[in-house]
Parts: sequence; C-alpha cells; structure tokens
Amino acid sequence: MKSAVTVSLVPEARGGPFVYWDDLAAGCRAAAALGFDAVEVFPPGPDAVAPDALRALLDDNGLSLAAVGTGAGWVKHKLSLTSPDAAVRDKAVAFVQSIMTLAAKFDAPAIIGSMQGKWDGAVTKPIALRYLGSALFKLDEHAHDLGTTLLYEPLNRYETNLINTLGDGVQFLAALGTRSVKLLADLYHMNIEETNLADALRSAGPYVGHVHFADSNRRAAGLGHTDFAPIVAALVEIGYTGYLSAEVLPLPDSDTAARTTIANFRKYVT
Ligand code: LER
Ligand code: MN
Repeated sequence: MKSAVTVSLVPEARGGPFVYWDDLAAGCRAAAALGFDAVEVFPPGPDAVAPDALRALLDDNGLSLAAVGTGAGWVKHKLSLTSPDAAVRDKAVAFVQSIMTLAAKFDAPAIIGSMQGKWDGAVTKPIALRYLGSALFKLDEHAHDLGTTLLYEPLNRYETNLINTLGDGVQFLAALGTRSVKLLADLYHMNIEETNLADALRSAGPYVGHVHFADSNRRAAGLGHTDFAPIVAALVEIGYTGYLSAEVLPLPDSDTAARTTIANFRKYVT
C-alpha cells in the first residue's frame, strides 16, 4: 500500500477535509519532505492545473498523483449527477469527464463524491439512482476508453441519501455492470455507516479501488478512536495495493496532520 496526502485548490471548500491548501507546489514539497508517495489533488476545474506544470512538480518531488477530486463541480459550479435538470446533469457528466481526462494523463483515477448529489422532492430515490446509474454508465465508457479507473464514493447519511455503505455500492455497480468503476472506501464515512469497517472492506474485496485514510472524527489517523490494525489487516487480506490517502481536516494544523498521518501509515502498513 502507498501513502498519499490531499491538496485543495478550491477556496469555496475551505473548512473541508484537506491537509494542504491553495498552493500545489508548496503542498508537493511538504508531502515529499515527509516521505509521502503521492498527492491527491482537489482542483477547481480541469484547466486549473496545467499538465506540464503538474508533471514537473510531481517529477521534481518524486511524487505520483494518487487521484483527482471532482467535488468542485458541486461546491463551486453547483453541478450534480442527480439534478432534476437534464442540462445540469449533462454538464456534471462533462465536468467529471474533463477531470478524468486530466487525471488519466498521470495514470490517476477521478473521484465522484459530492457530485452524486441527493434525492429530494420530485426526484425520488429510484429516479435519482437511475440518474446516477446512467451517469456512471457513461463515465464508465469514458474510463474504459481512457484505460483508467473511476472511483465512486459512498458518503455518510449527512452528505447523501443515495448510497451510504460499501455493500450498497457493490450492489449498485454490480447491477450496472460497469467495468472501470471502483469504490472509494472513506474510513470516516464508513465509521458512521458500517457495522464493522474491516468486514465491510473484506466483503467489498476487489471493488475497493482507493481508501481515504481518516480517523473517526475526520482528523489524521491516530487523532481519533478508529482501530486501524484490523482495517489494514482486511486490506492486506483482499490484496489491496492502492493508496491510503489522507483526506482529513488540517487540525491542529496542516503540518501536524500530515506528520501524524505518515507516522501512523508507517506504524500500521508494514
Ligand atoms: C470526498 O472524498 C468526501 O469524502 C466528501 O465527504 C466530500 O464532501
Ligand atoms: Mn472522501
């Protein structure tokens, strides 16, 4: 398993669970200095990061790109894959596709988290799930064409009312028959929704494509009450070799969150 740390370039996401903020070059230097393998980037859009400049930053710092978030499509542009408005849904799909195209240049997957939206009013749960399924189906084709993976992230009940557990995520993807979509297991969301985190990971098995490495309170691993030993053991058992990426609050500050994360990554991942 490999370590990663998040860098947000989206001012509208301030207060959110990202370790480094605003300055990609500084975030890459700090991540490299602490020995992280990769950064996970949360950009305002596909044009915010020039591919050549990103390539140089990653190479200069000996880092990989773990994943690229699409949440700015929601927090900045108010796009949602389950909007009642078909034009908004189409724009949301195009936004995710554009981030996938950028990420694929770096062999990295894009993430669908808050872009999945929520069901409400005239958009009943079955309709919202149909919109989400139809979007994932189109995005799966795009991922397949690019030779990349797309990550779909079940979120806790306070952030979506569509799919909250890994088990429901597996069922949804299996029914759709997607080829290139995997699940993002965010240990913070799972702490709220799963009966047992290790069992949920074991059941999801090959569907697990990425892990957000966060403690129970969304602080760095080690600053809450999650027991990481059985979680890492379950990941080893299912043959997971991807990233444990710190999508956590920068508390008490970015540097401490990053240092605590890498110390606990080294403690649990041997
Ligand atoms: C995104 O990875 C995530 O976990 C969401 O909680 C962001 O709203
Ligand atoms: Mn997450």
